[in-house]
Amino acid sequence: MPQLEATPTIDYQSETYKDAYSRINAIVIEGEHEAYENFVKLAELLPEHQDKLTALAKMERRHEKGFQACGRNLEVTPDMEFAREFFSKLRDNFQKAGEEGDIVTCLVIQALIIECFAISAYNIYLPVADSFSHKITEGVVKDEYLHLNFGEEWLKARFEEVKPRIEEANRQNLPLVWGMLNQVEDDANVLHMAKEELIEDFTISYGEALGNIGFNTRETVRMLAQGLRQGV
Ligand code: PL3
Ligand code: FE2
Ligand code: FE2
Repeated sequence: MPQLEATPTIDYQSETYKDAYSRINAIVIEGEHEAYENFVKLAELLPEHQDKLTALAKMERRHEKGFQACGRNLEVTPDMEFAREFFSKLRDNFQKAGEEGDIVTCLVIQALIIECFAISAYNIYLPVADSFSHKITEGVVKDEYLHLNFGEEWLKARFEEVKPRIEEANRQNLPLVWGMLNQVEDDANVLHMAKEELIEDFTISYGEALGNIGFNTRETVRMLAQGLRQGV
């Protein structure tokens, strides 16, 4: 497959582009930052996987730094306040689950939902990224599959036992993602990323993850549709 390079028609220096980038870049920086904290929390909740989870957390730190460099490279100041608000509901739900020692919900939120969201967004972004951000994002997206995989493996290994709780966590958190996609739609368009493609890619990644864990097609479709009905 040919390497997709930056589309020459995009003006990365225009005020419109930089304005949208200030929010999208902040979302990604904040998302990576919270992912770091979430993996640190998971390492605490799963001491038998401490080394692995600590290594995954460190990757998130690197991702955060990488995306900060992308913003600096375009001379954009990320709107971090906007981004903290953007993640607030998902962050609250993760933290509440963490306090309750609810490992399943924590994994559904971070390793499945957030990682699939990141994987789909980064894949859609790559063909339209400036060349600096392209290099960074390419490296990041490879790591995100490892994060997703950790969650899949853990949940799959105890599927029957954790199934109802996964369904509940899906019910409570998937609608938030559809809402977040709506919020990011206009800015994503300015970056030449289409919401339909984001939805399509997310649906495929998340649906595949549910399938890998043990849900059948009917259950997977039902879980996806549920979030969609309430969120959009
Ligand atoms: C987990 O490792 C990271 C979580 C980050 C969540 C990212 C959400 C992305 C929303 C749309 C962003 C488009 C990508 C642009 C990259 C500069
Ligand atoms: Fe990451
Ligand atoms: Fe990640």
